[in-house]
Amino acid sequence: MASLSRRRFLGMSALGSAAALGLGSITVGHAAARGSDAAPAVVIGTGYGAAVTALRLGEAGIPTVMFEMGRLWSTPASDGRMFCPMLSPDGRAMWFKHRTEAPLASLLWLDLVNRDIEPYAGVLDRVRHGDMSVYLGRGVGGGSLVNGAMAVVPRRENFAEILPTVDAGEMYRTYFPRATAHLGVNTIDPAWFQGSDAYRYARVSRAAAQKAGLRTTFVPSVYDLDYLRREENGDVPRSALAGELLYGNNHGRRSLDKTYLAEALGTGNVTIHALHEVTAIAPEPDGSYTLTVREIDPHGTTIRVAEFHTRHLFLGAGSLGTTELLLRARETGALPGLSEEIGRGWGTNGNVMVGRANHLWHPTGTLQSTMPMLGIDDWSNPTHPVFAEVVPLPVGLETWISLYLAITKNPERGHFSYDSATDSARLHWTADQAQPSIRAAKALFDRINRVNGTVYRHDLFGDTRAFESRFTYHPLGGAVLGKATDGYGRVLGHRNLYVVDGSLIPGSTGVNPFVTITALAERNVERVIAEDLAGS
Ligand code: FAE
Repeated sequence: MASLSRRRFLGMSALGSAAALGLGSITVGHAAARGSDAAPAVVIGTGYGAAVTALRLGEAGIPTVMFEMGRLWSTPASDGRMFCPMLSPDGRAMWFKHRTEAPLASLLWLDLVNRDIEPYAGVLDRVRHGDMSVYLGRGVGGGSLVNGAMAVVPRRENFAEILPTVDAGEMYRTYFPRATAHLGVNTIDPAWFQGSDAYRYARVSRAAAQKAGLRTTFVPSVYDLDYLRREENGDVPRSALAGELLYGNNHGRRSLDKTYLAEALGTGNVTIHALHEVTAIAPEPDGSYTLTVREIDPHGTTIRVAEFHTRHLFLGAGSLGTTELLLRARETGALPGLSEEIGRGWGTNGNVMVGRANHLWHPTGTLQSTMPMLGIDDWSNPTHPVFAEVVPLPVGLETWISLYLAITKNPERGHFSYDSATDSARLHWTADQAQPSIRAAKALFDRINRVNGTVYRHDLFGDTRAFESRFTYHPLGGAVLGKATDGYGRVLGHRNLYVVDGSLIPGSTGVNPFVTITALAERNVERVIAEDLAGS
């Protein structure tokens, strides 16, 4: 434990000083020298799967280089803040956009939420693919910089149904506990929740759900809940209570740069290169790989394009990023052995958002913590399983709105094709495919509205729809475990090439996915290091 904290401390110091000095490369001690163009192992991306992989490679003594297309977020800008506020965003909010694209498009049909901004390497991306947009985190830490911090372990029977070839016993005995410990998962004190002004909104939703006979549950979090209490007491600067979430939290959030990535750097064997995008993968005759890497400045100008060599290549660029790299490699003939399964089995985790209007005598509060703590668990429903989280609407005004992110069981899957004109992966997903999710969410919220005499809000998503299913926070699949890869993420058709992220999961986890992605990465990398890298 002492060496773990020392490692974490060393890593966090390295992250802090690299940012202060304006360096894009972060390392502790002698780890793969800056300027070198080769390393025994490369990890693409710095999200959950990537961070686990880098830590375990570093611990095994294997010099490892990580490439992350987003920037490092670890020191304040000239306004004293690292991340910009949600209600007055600037370029730091989004990845090269001229205007913010928040999920909640309007209030009373007015676009009160979005603002014009300068294009910059901001922390949240919205990738548009026709009828489906995908929200992603960009930066050292990937999705952990912007997500709702809800750290949910799926029910065992649900996990076993989704990934039947994985030994569930081993996952629940070893890898889920390992993942939650390293991620710093904590759970709210129910007594504090009961008395907190900032969770009035969640208590109002809980009462409405319980009146309809539904079960509610607390949702574990990787936001530091001790810090949250101190925010409410006025002892520390506010973050969750200051409306910070989607564009990053200046305090309180246990993002990966404070956990797995800090530990990985602290091994002394891991180097992170921020603002470095891997654009192509090519095999060499000796079985190693050459990557093409584009380095940019935070304004998007290309600084250089260089080649980098490695023997073991781990793809942790997220469902969209990893799938695109592999699809491009297959379709351009660079990696001709890749299977037809690349690009298949993609899903939205059944995401749907919905808002309800409460009665005037049930105000939801002007102060709302951005960190969700409560879910309505109707996953046992035989016709329409739903796990609906109560999410905040932190606009600083009384709105009487209850807002939810519903996770549903949607069997529909999308797939990707390669578009040679734009050299990118194109998602094939139609609006119709979201209908099973909408039906399930509607069944649950009709029941709540009926019993409580309440109605849907139709003014939140830019038109008059009550159910928003045109975006997902939870993209999953594209290189599914046991189909595009073997049972441990080794990509079929090419040696020493691995998928380590959410692409492995076939479209659904039934709960928020990052704990599952983390635990699966822990399981897979343990096997891969033992069998493929021993003696490297
Ligand atoms: P991910 O975290 O997406 O990391 C991929 C990284 O690779 C990113 O940093 C990319 O910038 C980088 N990258 C991509 N392409 C390249 C390239 N070519 N070269 C270099 N770098 C590249 O991957 N999940 C939960 O469990 N609980 C929640 O409360 C929750 N809330 C969410 C809220 C929002 C707004 C969002 C966007 C997501 C949320 N999620 C939540 C989903 C969760 O963050 C997501 O499943 C994980 O981050 C996915 O982890 P991966 O390791 O797959």
